[in-house]
Amino acid sequence: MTQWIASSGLFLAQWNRDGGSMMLPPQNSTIAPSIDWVFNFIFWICIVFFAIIVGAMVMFIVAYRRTPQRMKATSDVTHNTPLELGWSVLPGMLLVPIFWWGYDAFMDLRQVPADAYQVKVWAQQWAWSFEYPNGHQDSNLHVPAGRPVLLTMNSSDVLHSLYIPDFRVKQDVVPGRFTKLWFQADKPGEHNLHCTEYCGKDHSNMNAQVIVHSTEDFPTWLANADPLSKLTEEQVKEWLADPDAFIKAHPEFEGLEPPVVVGKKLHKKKGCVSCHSLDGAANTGPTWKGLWGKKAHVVLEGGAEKQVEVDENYVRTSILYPANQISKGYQNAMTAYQGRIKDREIMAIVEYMKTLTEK
Ligand code: HEC
Ligand SMILES: [Cu+2]
Repeated sequence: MTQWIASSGLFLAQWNRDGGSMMLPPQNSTIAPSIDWVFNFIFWICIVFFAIIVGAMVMFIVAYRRTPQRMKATSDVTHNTPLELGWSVLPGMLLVPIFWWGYDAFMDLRQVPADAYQVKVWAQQWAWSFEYPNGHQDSNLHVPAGRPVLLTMNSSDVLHSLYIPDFRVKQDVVPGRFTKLWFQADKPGEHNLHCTEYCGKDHSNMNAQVIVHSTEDFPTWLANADPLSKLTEEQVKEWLADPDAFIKAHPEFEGLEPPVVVGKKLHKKKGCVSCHSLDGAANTGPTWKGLWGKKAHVVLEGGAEKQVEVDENYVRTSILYPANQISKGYQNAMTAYQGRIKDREIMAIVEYMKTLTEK
């Protein structure tokens, strides 16, 4: 709020913040300066013409106001050709550079450099998921500085839009097709990422961080981002059976946490949090509190009621193919996570769910 007041107060003073101008955020991508340039150019044209037009209007109102001495009818001037040509041609000429710079910047936004680093983006109600070439999925977008990054984006439910204000880039994310967006961050730092297409109840919480790493740090971050993915199937079993002993015995999996902790984090990271509460409150989806271990859980399968036990299998199918069995009293509103969650992650979620049921 205070920042907003400050920026509005200094509005006309071309307020500068890390290369940002007026009310615009800092410029932290290679494309940002050219976008801002067009914006500022149009803005100052508006200011100049506002002053000329409103100034002349006020002047005329005062100079030609009605007075007892001036009660005659106005003269019958119909038009003035040079004046009219002037006020058409001059603004017309101003449109040429606006088009030129605008088109130039637009082409830069559309033409992806060939060596761009590729990240897949999944949008869903109401979370982002970023997938890296090695298969790691993250709820924040990590990128190297000084290198073009190409986002190939898809939505698993409704229309979303990815927006990074500091980079001046924005692109719709549409179900049933892939859209692309590229940028190059200038230096290491953190930036906000928002969904900027109203996409339902928790749209305003559909945010993420863009973390720009230096070119040297990025590979290290990526290699260590997901220790769980480095385990073999055998090791996953050991990790599930006795987490503490396994973690102690394998210091090479730096940062590996016990299943319960991983599961709790996945609840947030995978976006389950936006529909499933942990405290018993019903949301878009049923709460996870007390869900685990229910013996006679009522679901609808093909429209018919059926009782199931909430065990590993039920949870697994609920996550991968949510439409198969619908928890009674709820809509078929869950995103299918098939292909977007690993079995070991599901097992971690199960371990976490167990802690939410009182024994
Ligand atoms: C967009 C909202 C939404 C998101 C995100 C979501 N779910 Fe769901 N989930 C639902 C709804 C609605 C239901 C109930 C309908 C059904 O059974 O498919 C449900 C049902 C379930 C059930 C069965 C619960 C029951 O009472 O039978 C499980 C287990 C589950 N979700 C797990 C998950 C996990 C794990 C995630 C994250 C990886 C997740 N959900 C993400 C909406 C969501
Ligand atoms: Cu959205």
